[in-house]
Amino acid sequence: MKLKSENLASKIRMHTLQMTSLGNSSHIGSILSIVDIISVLYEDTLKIFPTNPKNKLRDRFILSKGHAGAAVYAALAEKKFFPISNLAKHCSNGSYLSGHVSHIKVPGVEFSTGSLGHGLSVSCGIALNGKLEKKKYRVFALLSDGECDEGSNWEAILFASHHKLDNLTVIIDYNKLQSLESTHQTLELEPFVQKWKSFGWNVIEVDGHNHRKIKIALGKNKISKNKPTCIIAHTTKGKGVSFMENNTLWHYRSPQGDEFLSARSELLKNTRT
Ligand SMILES: Cc1ncc(C[n+]2csc(CCOP(=O)(O)OP(=O)(O)O)c2C)c(N)n1
Repeated sequence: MKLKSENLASKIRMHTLQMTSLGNSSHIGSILSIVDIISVLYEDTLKIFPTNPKNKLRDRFILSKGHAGAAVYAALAEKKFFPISNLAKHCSNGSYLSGHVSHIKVPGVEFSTGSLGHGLSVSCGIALNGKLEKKKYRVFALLSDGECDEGSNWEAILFASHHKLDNLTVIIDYNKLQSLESTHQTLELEPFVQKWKSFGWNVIEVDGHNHRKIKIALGKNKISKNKPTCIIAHTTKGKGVSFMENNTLWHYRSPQGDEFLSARSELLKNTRT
């Protein structure tokens, strides 16, 4: 039987395909890469309050790879933070649902991102505040692999372990592709696990499309006392649509016409199985 988070993932994939088509916008490959992670977060992990989004007890989630914000908007709509019908306005003139994720007038979004390399520093600040004020909330930040080229992240990575931020969990969407080339060709990240470990982090590797495994990795049992946690999620850019998978074309290309129809029929077929 399908898990609830897997059903949510099917819905988010379809919403985001339609959103990027209607809005004539980019990043469907980047979005599909994180749909499974987002679905487990919103279905199983995050403490959220859709009717009172700013509830102080909420867990804080920051999507640092803000160009994939459509996945968060779709999850929030499915979780009833705002009407699903709003999604049709994504990326259209005057809409609050901008192409890069924004918290302005969008309930449930913690922080606007899009300029890569900022989400982790902000998450560290929120996590440190949680520690100082002895709050129970957890802080989650989802980063892309290409984003790890930014030096600001490595300062934040040092900061988090220095301050023993065990209320902070970072998830890396390790799809090994950037906008135009692979991470390997652009700026090598390997040995990636060792790098995080050597900075004092608790590191977990996971298949970023296996919901059961993602859920376990995100669980409280996997936290290590006095250390921040980094989940390196191995993913496929464009996951779920065969001709988009591992294809950098779909970083910027918008799904239109026959390509949109083929993608939709693949997603529909996968939803039924
Ligand atoms: C500071 C900054 N520089 C450049 C960009 C333009 N940009 C958007 S996405 C991207 C890289 C995409 O690769 P990755 O970060 O690995 O994310 P993915 O699309 O694979 O999820 C770049 C360079 C940006 N958003 N912010």
